[in-house]
Amino acid sequence: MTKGTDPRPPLDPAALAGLAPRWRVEVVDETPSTNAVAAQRAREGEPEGLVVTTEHQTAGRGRLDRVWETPARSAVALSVVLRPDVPGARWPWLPLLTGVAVTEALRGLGYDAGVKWPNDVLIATGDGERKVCGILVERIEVAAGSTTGDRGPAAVVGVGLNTSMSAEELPVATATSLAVAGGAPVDRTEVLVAVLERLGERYREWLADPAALGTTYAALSVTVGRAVRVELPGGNVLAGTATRIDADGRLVVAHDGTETAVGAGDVVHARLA
Ligand code: BT5
Repeated sequence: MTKGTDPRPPLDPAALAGLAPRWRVEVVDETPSTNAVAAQRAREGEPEGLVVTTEHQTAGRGRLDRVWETPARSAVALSVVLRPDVPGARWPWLPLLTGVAVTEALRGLGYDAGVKWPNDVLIATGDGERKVCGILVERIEVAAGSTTGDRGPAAVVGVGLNTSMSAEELPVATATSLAVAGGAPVDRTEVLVAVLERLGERYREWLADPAALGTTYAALSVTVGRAVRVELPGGNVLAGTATRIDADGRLVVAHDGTETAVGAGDVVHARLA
């Protein structure tokens, strides 16, 4: 390292401003959760296109009250406010759409990334697949009596992406970072811009042509075709082969001579188990 250079520089606001008008990016220095900030703004009537990001997320949220842990400036944490004017039945595609956008952005930057149903992006490493990104989509209903009720419900799309974490900083054995997987320093601003550009493209396409996303998702999936164990929300476990993603974004698992479509759950890929 050259004397005086910061190994983990802050995000570059000028580069983020270049994403306007599609995305209005706000950088907060430190916050417990970018999703919480974006959700509050959505409740207050924020129009689509706000992006909240931070240098340090101190109490990141996963699904089911799990925690998402990232040291300062070692990751990208972003939360996007969307207001998709589509039937609620199509909303389960939002995390899948986001996974596609992140995967495409990472592939564009040279990483061997793939989507794991429903909300992870993995990177193939010499030591197997590791989670580099987690996605948390929350639906924000309009508060009763709100003067902004005409905007309808919002989706807060949260993305946590491990960029510059060292091997020692990885919070769990199943995690990796771009720096660890790629063996080279990572420009967080470049990653953030690439993700938001792909997200903008994929979101626009999905609004106009929902079927196209299914084909793209299948091509990027590292779950379809694999032996899986699915831990279902009620505690039951389904073991079988992931055969496809159905039109509602559910994972179809073949088992015991039948097929079950799963809408929510934690998947363990056989080779990771
Ligand atoms: C997720 O949940 O993967 C969704 C994570 C979403 C985080 C973003 S950051 C921006 C926005 N603001 C928020 O507050 N949240 C979103 P889930 O599938 O439940 O996975 C959580 C599990 O991943 C944890 O229980 C750990 O096992 C593991 N984990 C925690 N931190 C990790 C990390 N940095 N990298 C990889 N795995 C991690």
